[in-house]
Amino acid sequence: MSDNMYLGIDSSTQSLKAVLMNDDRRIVSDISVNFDADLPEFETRGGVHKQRDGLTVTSPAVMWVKALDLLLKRMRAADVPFEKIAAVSGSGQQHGTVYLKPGTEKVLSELNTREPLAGQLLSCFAVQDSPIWMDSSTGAECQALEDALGGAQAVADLTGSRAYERFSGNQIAKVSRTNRDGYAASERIALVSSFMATLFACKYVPVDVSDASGMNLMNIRSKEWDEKALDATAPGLASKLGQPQVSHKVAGRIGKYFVEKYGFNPECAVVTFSGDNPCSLAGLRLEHVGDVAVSMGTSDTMFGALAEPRPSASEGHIFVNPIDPLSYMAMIVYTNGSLMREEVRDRSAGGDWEKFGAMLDSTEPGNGGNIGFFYRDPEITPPIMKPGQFCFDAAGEKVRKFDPEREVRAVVEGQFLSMRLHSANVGIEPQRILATGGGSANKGILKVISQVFGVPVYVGDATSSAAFGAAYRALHGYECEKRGEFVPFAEVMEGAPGFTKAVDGEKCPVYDDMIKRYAELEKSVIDESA
Ligand code: XUL
Repeated sequence: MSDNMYLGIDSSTQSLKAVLMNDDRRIVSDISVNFDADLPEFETRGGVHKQRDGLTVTSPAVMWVKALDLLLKRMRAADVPFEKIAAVSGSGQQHGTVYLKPGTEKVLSELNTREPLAGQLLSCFAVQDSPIWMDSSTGAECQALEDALGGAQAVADLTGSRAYERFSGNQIAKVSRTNRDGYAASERIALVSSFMATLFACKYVPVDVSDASGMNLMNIRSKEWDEKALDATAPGLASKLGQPQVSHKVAGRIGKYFVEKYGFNPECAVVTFSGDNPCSLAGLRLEHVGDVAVSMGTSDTMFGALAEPRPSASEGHIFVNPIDPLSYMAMIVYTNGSLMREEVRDRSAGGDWEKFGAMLDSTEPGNGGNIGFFYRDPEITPPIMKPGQFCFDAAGEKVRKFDPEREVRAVVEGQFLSMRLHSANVGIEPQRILATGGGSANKGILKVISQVFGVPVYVGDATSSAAFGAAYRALHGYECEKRGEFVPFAEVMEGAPGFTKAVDGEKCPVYDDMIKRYAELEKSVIDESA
């Protein structure tokens, strides 16, 4: 063991965070800046500005720069040994775009350590307010891209996802249409991740292939920009983007400003930054094809590594895998997660999770053939516009509602049958599942997950998985460079703390039949709620 340290930066929607890992793969320090509370002069709520139209959402790009100076000051006050940091990498909220004027690299290379960073960079932004992932104002641009490339499935086959409003290409298309001067004045368009890396390296750092998969611009197989997608998006875009590069690549050394001002080692490597979901895959150590995470929070998500991308226009996203450039990762997102489970808990289990768990235990896998679809809010997967509840008995007949025991099992089984169906549609084949988020505290829910998928379920804390993933990727990139070849991420992470097995895999053949009925019934529910 050396005394090398590795720094992970997480530039998320609401905060900027730094975690420091030692050579023993343990996180030893965790420091952050909250945009609303610590930088009130930007008047953000939750780190963002929402326009009156309810669709346009941006963040002031210079706020991220100011946050970085403050974060490093706090690290210095906490006696972080900057000189021991061998490599830094980072995670950025996906999809957000930053527009930089010619001359930015010159400004970065000549930064004055006696002046704050933000003031020196103020003149570099061609667009002050960066559109971020919460923006859904680009419906017209999405339609235009799908029309130009031959439809939603064609866009998905090419870029990994159908055209989504928040995806960066469509956001860039809108900027080029509504803010022509800002677009024309942009020499470089970065993502949040590559922008933060650019600050650290004091030169342009390209986007990595994994975060670039969230742009609707890159061919996920060749890992190059697709010319037709670029042409359909905005004029002269190729030269503004730079070439996407593999995620573990060392992009350069840390800039002089950081060496002189904070005492970083001039040899400190800047490993290409990536998106927050890719970094979470690294942070949760989903190292092998078949390792899958189920995150149960306000919304539920499922993501994991897969060998062959199977993009779908109806659900999910395929990204290039950030820890293994030859494989992929898929992610599906649900709006109706814990709030829906809580509604049923309140109605049928007296508001008590323990009772809810006991009721799950007292009912048998397959729920006697009863199947329910519960949507408190419009759903993303599958697309359901009108929320509602749809209950079917064993004969497939619609019933008004289930009795409390049946309802408790139906809501949980329904949610995970949906995950099994839709994750399979994008190529996910779980061998083991890591459950995270609030719902993972409930043993009854974990048991149903293991029954529906027939695989063991592990539990773990994912609160800082993107930041941890960034620190792990810093080490990964550093090791790959040192050894002069690609080193498997699992090898590099050997000895890191693992996760605990909560439930053994229980094979329940009843679900193999039920999943077919579920798929049929789901079609009728989609039709009914269109
Ligand atoms: C993913 C997405 C969000 C952002 C911010 O597609 O939009 O998860 O990455 O966390």
